[in-house]
Amino acid sequence: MTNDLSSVVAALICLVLSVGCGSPAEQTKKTPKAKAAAPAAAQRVQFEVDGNTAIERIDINNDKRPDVYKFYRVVGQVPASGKTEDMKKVLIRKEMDVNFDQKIDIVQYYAGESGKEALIRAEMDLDFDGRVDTTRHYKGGYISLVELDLGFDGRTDTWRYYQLTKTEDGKAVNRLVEKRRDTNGDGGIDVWEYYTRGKITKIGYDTTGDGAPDRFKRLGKKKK
Ligand SMILES: [Ca+2]
Ligand SMILES: [Ca+2]
Ligand SMILES: [Ca+2]
Ligand SMILES: [Ca+2]
Repeated sequence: MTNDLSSVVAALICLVLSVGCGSPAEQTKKTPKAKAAAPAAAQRVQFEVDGNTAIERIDINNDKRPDVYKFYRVVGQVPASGKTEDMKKVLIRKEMDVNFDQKIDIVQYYAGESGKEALIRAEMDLDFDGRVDTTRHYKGGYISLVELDLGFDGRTDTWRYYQLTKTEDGKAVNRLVEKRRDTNGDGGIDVWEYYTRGKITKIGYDTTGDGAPDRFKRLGKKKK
């Protein structure tokens, strides 16, 4: 992959996931500015209505082939004007081809009424082999859980749990609180990492194979 393309892909992934791409352990509230910084995309848009469903096809890289698909449920009657922008619709799913090979790499699921649709889940194929490698779950616009297949063998091996909390100066921040891992690939969790204020403080190990941690290691500053 060329540098140009990988930076485009990285930018697209940041954009479509609507999350900050800075610190991986923390996610602060997205700003309107970040949204405005979206690439000058959406060169061509097609809209197709079929009964109570509608599909919007967007060609991001202007090669006359759609790369983003938005699926809607049409609410009520199709407007007399016939204009799609006058139509009341609910976004239910968004599919994206971020490396422009005509294969979908990211699928986002939405819930909520028209104009208030919220992202609830995103599935991503990170290595473009057609298989989902990570699923992000959202709560109130923030990531609550990330499931990852870092071994790229089709099985989830890492689970990252996040919690919305406040910083010392009262700012809302979404922090990694726990990471669970299957290190030997048997499908069962064997390592638990616990985080406090975004920093790892304790690791638990399952040495007996019963699926629960039985040995712990404390990290960082010791309490006096
Ligand atoms: Ca295209
Ligand atoms: Ca693709
Ligand atoms: Ca994959
Ligand atoms: Ca295991």
